[in-house]
Amino acid sequence: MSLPPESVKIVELTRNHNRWRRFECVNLIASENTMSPLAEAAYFTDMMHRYAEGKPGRRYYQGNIFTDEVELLLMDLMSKLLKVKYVEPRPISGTVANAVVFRVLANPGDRALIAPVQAGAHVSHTKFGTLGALGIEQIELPFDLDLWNIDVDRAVKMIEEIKPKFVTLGASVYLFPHPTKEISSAAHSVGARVVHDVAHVLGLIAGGKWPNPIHEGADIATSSTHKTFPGPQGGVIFTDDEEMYKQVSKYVFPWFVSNHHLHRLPATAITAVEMMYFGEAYASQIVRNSKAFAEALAGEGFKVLAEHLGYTKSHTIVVDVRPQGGGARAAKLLEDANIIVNKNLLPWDPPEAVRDPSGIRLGTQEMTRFGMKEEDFRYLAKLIREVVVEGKDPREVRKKVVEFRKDFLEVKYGFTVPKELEDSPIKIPMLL
Ligand code: DSN
Repeated sequence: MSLPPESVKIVELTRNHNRWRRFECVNLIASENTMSPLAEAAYFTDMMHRYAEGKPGRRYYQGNIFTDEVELLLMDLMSKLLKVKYVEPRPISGTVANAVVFRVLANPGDRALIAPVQAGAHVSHTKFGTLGALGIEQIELPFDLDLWNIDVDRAVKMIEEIKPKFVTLGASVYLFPHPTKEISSAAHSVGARVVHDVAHVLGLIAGGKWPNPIHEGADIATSSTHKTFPGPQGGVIFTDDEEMYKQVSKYVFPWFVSNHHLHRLPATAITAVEMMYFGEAYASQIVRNSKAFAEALAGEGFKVLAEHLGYTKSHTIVVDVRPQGGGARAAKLLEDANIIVNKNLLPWDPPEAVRDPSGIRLGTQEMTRFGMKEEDFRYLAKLIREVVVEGKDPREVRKKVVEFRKDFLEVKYGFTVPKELEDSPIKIPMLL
């Protein structure tokens, strides 16, 4: 039978997406990345159809002889990569990882301190997201705009006064490391725990370019596995605290996960190995690229935030585009030119400005993975100026972007599929 029109349409839309995002766009979304060819091949497997509730060796389903082994290997690889004792890889996203840890640490009605929303806390840390759904009260830590960071002195006082169940650090606009040591010591003095969400910077931690919060006093870390860490979409929890690991592991299933999407496991494990081999070079280049990109954007007349602090120490750059008509306008114009960014709240925006905030957020990690260096980001800064400041027709700029992207189609800092596996009859091809 030939394909029915609905299927033809679905295939066409999928191929259009693949072609556009994979070959024709420059992606600067700070929370995304692309897997290596080997990790992609390891993702697209029969494991995506299977169930394995419970822990390796103690599953509620038969058929997991090989998945058990992969899961144990993944736990071991991640624990070596991150230099921590315990890794729980079953949360299917960073948000689910947060849900498990928050619920283990607090009951409905308890209080938690979080980094301020306008300064980049993730929605799951807040009353609007997972924390709120769990009935845990959110209290925002004070933020020091001059330091683009949590105000340590006031935060310590607040922790001592409020005595929360836990404090959450980490953010989705994460330019400079949060003061984990100081906050952890204040939290521990009142019996509170510290959860550090490192979703945005996991790849930088793996490459040694960002402090590992567990080594700085945090009790437990949560993360996704697909931002600077360039694996499949998923979540992970890690800690050196055996008791906490046991608690969390006991409740991932059945509280927040039934099946844990098994095809993530080999692809995440391949990515962990890649970070062991290439992580340092990859993370160093991300940080160099961010610095060069921020300087170039400032040179093109943009108001790049945190200039007095050197703009950023991570993959992320934040630009105040109010003079250019605001975040929504800039992000849409750039999308029309095939430069993909997201509009973002800045610290002075009220939460209700979320649909048209003052800023845009740019991340260098994915294009770094495709091989871009400092001079390439300088060129991108010029293209962004043409669209957002000079008002050039985005469709004209798009032609330059498509041409430019042609030099950056291969994933670097990762493994390709060896020839002998390329011809395997069990390979499932991607719709390109
Ligand atoms: N909302 C994502 C981000 O873009 O940072 C994280 O889940």
